[in-house]
Amino acid sequence: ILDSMRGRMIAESGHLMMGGVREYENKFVNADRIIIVACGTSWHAGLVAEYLIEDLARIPVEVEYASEFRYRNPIITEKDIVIAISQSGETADTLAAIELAKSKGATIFGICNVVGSSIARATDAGAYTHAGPEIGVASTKAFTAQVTVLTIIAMIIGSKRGTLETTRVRQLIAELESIPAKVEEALKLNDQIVEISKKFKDATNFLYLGRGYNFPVALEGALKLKEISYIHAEGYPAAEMKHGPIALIDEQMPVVVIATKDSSYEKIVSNVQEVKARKGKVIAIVTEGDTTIPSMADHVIEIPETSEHLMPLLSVIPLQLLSYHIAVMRGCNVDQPRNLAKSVTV
Ligand code: F1P
Repeated sequence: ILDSMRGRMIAESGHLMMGGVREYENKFVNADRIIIVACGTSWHAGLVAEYLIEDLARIPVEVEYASEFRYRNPIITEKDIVIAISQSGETADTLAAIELAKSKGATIFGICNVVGSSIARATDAGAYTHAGPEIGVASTKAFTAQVTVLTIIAMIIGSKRGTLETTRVRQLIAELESIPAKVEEALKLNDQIVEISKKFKDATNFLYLGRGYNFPVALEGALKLKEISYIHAEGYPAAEMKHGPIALIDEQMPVVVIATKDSSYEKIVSNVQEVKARKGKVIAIVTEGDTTIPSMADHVIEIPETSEHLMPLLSVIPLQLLSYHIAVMRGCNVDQPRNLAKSVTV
């Protein structure tokens, strides 16, 4: 099934070149550990991959900021596979992390947009995402493409290792194939998000909360808002709120809660109650048809239902749109945000 899917993706879209995974399949299957190195948005895609690979393929995963990993004398062996993720393929910290891991004998697998980029050349194998480059600096479709590739990698390794049953593989593939149509649905939320953006464009702080697969999405939503609108925003695992950020919540604080129907839904319901008890303004991203969280939230954005493994592909979209509209309303240049570069080469 996966072979035919890979074949179709290569033949039809040309967007993914999974030959690299096929070639290194045995290494992935027998890996003791996978280390993911990346920066910024790409690091958030790596965090989603940690959940996916550990759940579906049962291989331990560590996700490292390349900018820390390169300086901290990490333990790396020739049995490790390092996945380096980068939109630009030129990020200096990620390149340095790759060189360090290579010097210890690890196998390096790259996921990046740009054919022939420095990172593509430094890796042993890889997958091109071809999601850009374009004029905009902040990474949006690259995130979606990276998470898609990482999902397929987790499914391939899981099915080869026998940790993912064939029926689950079939379900996930069917679900993955329905994602483009669901993304189209999610994009139709644009007008509703414009209205919500008008209400919050003058906020000075935002909190983003998520659990499980939506935790990295909360981090990414906060980063997008910071990058293009210059509003301070914090992304947090919802369960960590009580260990500090809860002190920030009052009637001035917009709290974006990604609360789709998944295995942690009941827990996030209580987190929303905790925010409302302190008069925070809740903007909830929920699964279509949900009634519990909408009855508590101030603003509700409904996205299509999917497997929790694939939810980041949908739940990130309203957050990207929210950042975009708030930034435009504040007069910010969303394509060229101040102080940011498309390729961070120093
Ligand atoms: C990493 C990154 C981007 C961010 C900005 C600065 O780049 O942090 O995620 O949006 O462009 O660089 P990359 O390694 O993914 O190219």
